[in-house]
Amino acid sequence: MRKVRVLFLGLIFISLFSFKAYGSDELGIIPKPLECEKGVGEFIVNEETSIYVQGKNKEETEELYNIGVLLQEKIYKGTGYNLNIIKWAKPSSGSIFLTTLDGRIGLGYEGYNLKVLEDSVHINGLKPEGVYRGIQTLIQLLPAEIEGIKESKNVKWNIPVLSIIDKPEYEYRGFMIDVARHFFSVEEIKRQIDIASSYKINKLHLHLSDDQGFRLQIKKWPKLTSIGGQTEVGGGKGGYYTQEQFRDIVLYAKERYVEIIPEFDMPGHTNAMLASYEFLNSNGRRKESYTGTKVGFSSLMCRSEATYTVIEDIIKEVAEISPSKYIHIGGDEANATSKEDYSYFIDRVSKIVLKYGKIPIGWDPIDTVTQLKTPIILQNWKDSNEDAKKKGMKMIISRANKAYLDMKYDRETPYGTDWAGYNSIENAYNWDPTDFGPKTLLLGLEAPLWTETITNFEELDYMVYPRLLGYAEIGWTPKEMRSFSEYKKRLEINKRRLDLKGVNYYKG
Ligand code: TNX
Repeated sequence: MRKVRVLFLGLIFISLFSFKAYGSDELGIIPKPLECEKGVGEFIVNEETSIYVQGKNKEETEELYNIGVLLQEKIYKGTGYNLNIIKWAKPSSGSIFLTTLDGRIGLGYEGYNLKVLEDSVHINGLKPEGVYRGIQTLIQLLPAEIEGIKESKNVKWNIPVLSIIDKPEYEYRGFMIDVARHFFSVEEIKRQIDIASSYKINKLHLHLSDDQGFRLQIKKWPKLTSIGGQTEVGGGKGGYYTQEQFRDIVLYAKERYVEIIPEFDMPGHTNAMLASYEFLNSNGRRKESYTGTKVGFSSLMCRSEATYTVIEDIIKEVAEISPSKYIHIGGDEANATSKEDYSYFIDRVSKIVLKYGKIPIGWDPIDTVTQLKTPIILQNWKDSNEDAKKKGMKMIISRANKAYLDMKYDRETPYGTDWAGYNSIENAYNWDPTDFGPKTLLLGLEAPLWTETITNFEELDYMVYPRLLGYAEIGWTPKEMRSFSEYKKRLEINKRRLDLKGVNYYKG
């Protein structure tokens, strides 16, 4: 009798779990949540709905309040309803409750539990960050008109009754914009942060310097931007961020739980620096500005102390205004630097970065530097990371043929390039970071947009979307739960949202 009962209970348990596994596909959520159990009925947002926030302590409650404000603004824009936000742990019926009380440790800092009942919505995370991720899911559950730039009338703002338990597969789910080849304004960057974070992207890497431009004010060395910041590919006027503007981007991103990672590409890709100061050149003369698209021709002087003086000042000033634990030091395509000089340079610069409390990241072949003893992270874009694997270096995967947003979708794509092949929506989706390294070494992935051929934000949108949604999912959803044929359906549902957001995405 007892055995039968155990068997019976076991069967109930198993069926509960299999019921739990899916149910979110037809809802179109991207990235796909880990577990979604759909129920019956719906919660309806109306002008009476309130947002309650409550953390485990005062700081968390404040942080949740700010997250509540973002949700309130989003709902106001789409619906015209101006919801109340209340700090209080006992939400009344008809409310949305954002809390870190009883957040589950197993879900990590970014995980969340979303419960939609007919009379209330609960988003629970261990940390406010998880609650923010949960809100992005909630927004995708509302009718698409929520994405509108203007309020929509006559829409029933319903959310289906369900329960979602969710957390990311990788901690690093990145996107890069090269603001050096073509400059993009603070507003343009903020817009990208908004869109990317709505798909749970959590890192934005800014490629702040290259041959064609140096884009961050350095107070000690003003010519880096007064000369080096005035050019871009094709001869346009370029531009740069003042430190205040950079802080503004960082803060905006932080409020949306996106970490800004600054990059200064060295020792190659440095013509803009060499054009700014004569003493950085061996002949004591400034280089001509460069607005073409060749790579691999410039190099800092790796045995000159003057070079390290300027680099240290750059790192020092950036470390002060950038809360990220990382500083990216480039290190790619240093074809005009000897192997010995390259090794000496990378080792020395990574030590400077560490001295200012940051962890260096570099493109390959940074992993081949033999004497490197410091912790350094490899951003793997080419076909080898063998040294990194041997040395046990942590990695971010950005293989050009899989993850480059400047690769054309196909032959007809009007912008971009194809040196690593075409990168269709399917090709961009159909891979996993573990194809390129052992899970234990992988921080995650990043999709870089190089902008030699991208001159404005419409073109930028076109190359980034919808591929970035796929990268967001690769980073968030475990490999075993992903299939392109199923993803395609959710992507179709999301296209209407991209339309309403005003994103100029590729429609092929
Ligand atoms: C290679 S990827 C580069 C960039 C170019 C890009 C164009 C990398 C680390 N270096 O300098 O912009 O190709 O696709």
